[in-house]
Amino acid sequence: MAAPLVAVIMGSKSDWETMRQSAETLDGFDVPHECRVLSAHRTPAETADYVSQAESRGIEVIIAAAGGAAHLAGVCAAHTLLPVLGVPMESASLKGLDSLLATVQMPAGIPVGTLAIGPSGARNAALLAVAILANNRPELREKLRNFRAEQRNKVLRETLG
Ligand code: RP5
Repeated sequence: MAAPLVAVIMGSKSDWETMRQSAETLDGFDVPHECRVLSAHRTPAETADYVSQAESRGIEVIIAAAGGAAHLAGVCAAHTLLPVLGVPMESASLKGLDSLLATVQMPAGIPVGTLAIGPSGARNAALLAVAILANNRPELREKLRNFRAEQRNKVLRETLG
């Protein structure tokens, strides 16, 4: 199995139902990745260790998903120079607005590229990771171009009622 290029990490196993969509999207582009549960609050030391070692393991992009007081993406970004894409999880109490604000409102200096709340964010984080990797991988860029073309054709084929 090829070494992972993308790390998909999430604060809880309860995030997996959403974040499997990141994994499935990466699978669709044959991008090697690994998925882990790591929490900024519940496993702070292990999270820091994992993210600190990610670049030396060949990982090029980190996708970090969390809900509620969602500090995971920001904590990841603090421990690596790799691009970190944050996915706010939909929460029971505030429907993910809490997660969105916690993830997106990073103070200047440590950026997190924040995607949409929930499944759209999960899929788009993977597509953005593919776009980043495709900058210096022409074959991946071609797959991304084909994906866009298929999506376009699907919309144009739609018929109504
Ligand atoms: C966050 O708290 C996780 O990312 C999850 O979205 C949320 C709830 O976690 P559980 O209580 O379901 O484990 O850390």
